Amino acid sequence: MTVLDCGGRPLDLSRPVVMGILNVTPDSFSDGGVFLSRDSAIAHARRMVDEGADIIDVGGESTRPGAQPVPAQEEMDRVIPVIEALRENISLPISIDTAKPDVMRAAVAAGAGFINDVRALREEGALEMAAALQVPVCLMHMQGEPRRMQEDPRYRDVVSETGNFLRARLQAAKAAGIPASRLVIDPGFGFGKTLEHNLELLRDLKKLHGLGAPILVGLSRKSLIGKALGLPVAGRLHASVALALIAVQNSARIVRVHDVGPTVDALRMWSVVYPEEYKE
Ligand code: 7PM
Repeated sequence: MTVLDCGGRPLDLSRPVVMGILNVTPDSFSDGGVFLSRDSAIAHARRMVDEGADIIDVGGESTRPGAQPVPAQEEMDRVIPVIEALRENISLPISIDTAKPDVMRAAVAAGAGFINDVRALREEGALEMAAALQVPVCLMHMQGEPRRMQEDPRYRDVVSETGNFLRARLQAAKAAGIPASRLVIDPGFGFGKTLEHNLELLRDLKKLHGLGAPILVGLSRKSLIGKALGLPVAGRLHASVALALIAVQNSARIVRVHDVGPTVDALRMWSVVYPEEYKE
């Protein structure tokens, strides 16, 4: 049975778990505005807790595809007050979605116990920082850079290339002193991938299981659903739940989602059908 120690808060991976997405939007036109966005972020997190989330992922929106680079100080101004408030108000592990070492340090000091890095610790100083902070880290695959990665993604074999990248980053993380017991991997759905690439990765997700790290996936509301079914973002809930279930069936252990309640029900039902599946 695998339990991740997220800065003193346990994340039990002996069943599939749900990571709720908390986007902290830039909002700083007045002091009042900052408090407003903090309060609404906490209310949103509370709702996800009530709906059965297992961990909350706090992001300052700097890592989303197509995003303009955000200075570290601005990213911290957005996320640190929210993490501090969450530490006091909820008992779940808190994840920080960032690629920047300075933000990682401030976030963990404020109460985060998990690092979600879409750049897989490739930023200068990130490997050393994550090792020193002693919290679990998710290493995600991405081809290219966020601003241009969806222009013309190409692979000889998307599953083996993604696997090779993740194997190399696991190796680099271990060499930097991060124990295997603190490492999670993610194929990075939508990050430099066409619909076909995403579908191939989802069908073959079990191959990544061989790398020996728990698998996290983010499929919630993603444009692959729009491309496959022609649905707008607001109409992607049911397809997102279906994809979360397929991913779990194919060995994912953490699903990063917007719609916590419906996903929790689907995965609880999966755990009733397959109670022994995760007992390794
Ligand atoms: C616009 C497009 C906004 C896409 C946000 C997104 C992942 C992630 C994101 C993922 C991990 C989203 C994405 N996706 N972190 N951050 N895995 N580990 O849908 O797939 O949230 S940003």
